[in-house]
Amino acid sequence: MSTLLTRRKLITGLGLGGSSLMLSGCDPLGSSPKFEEMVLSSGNWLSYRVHRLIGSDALAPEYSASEMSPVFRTNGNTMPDSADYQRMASENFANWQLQVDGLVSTPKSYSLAELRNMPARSQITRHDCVEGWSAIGKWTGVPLALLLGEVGLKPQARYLVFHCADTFGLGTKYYESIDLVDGYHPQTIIAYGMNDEVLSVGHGAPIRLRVERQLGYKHAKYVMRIEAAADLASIGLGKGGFWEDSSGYDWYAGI
Ligand SMILES: Nc1nc2c(c(=O)[nH]1)N[C@H]1C(S)=C(S)[C@@H](COP(=O)(O)O)O[C@H]1N2
Ligand SMILES: [Mo]
Repeated sequence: MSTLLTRRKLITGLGLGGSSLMLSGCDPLGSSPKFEEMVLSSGNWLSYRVHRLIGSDALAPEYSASEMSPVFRTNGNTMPDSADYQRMASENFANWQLQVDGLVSTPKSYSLAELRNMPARSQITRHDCVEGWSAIGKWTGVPLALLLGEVGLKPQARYLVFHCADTFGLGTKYYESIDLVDGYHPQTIIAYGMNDEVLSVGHGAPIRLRVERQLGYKHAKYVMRIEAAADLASIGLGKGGFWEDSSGYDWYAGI
């Protein structure tokens, strides 16, 4: 299959004809040398390509309410160590804002109330942590595609970077990144609800990313800012995420 055909199929599959994804001339298979180097160096180029070829629009399995785990544990940070965050949490996030900026036409910021007023999606999915545990939970939030539509990605944008409020000591903030295929995927949501309740601080309040076809560490909690970027080299240590930079985890953590 030629690259052109593949790309056309991917874009058709996403139902995004004429969208910014198409206008950007973005190749969802990632042919830029930097990108290939990055994915190759972490040894998961094959997994990335296979996932993208099999179906960029394939949905992660969804479950029924009866299959939900009685306990959904927390992992990683469960209370960001920032004074700003703790003040906002004590105000019930009434003064919190999500920034969406970087390579966008109209940078915007959203209050929690504004996000809650946007069209929402709920999904019951299985979360798989690389440390060897899984849990099925229900997530409710705004499809990321809606936010991307509002800010308008510039043609150079290829990644979405999620900047979080928490650190693991030493001041490096948690961050993660995904490509535009996952960015526009229907199950990729900015979740403010979990199991029919307001998202708790332990699980990432006020909002966390759900990117259902990837492992747990990609699901950034405590997201403060979403940045559209042309490449990941200048962000953090350049490998696209906190665990990728610090522990060599794969950037593409497809399940
Ligand atoms: N900001 C931030 N996001 C994060 C983490 C974290 O420590 N900080 N841990 C990650 C890991 S490894 C997992 S498995 C999930 C855990 O989500 P949970 O606490 O809701 O179970 O969040 C991910 N996102
Ligand atoms: Mo994890």
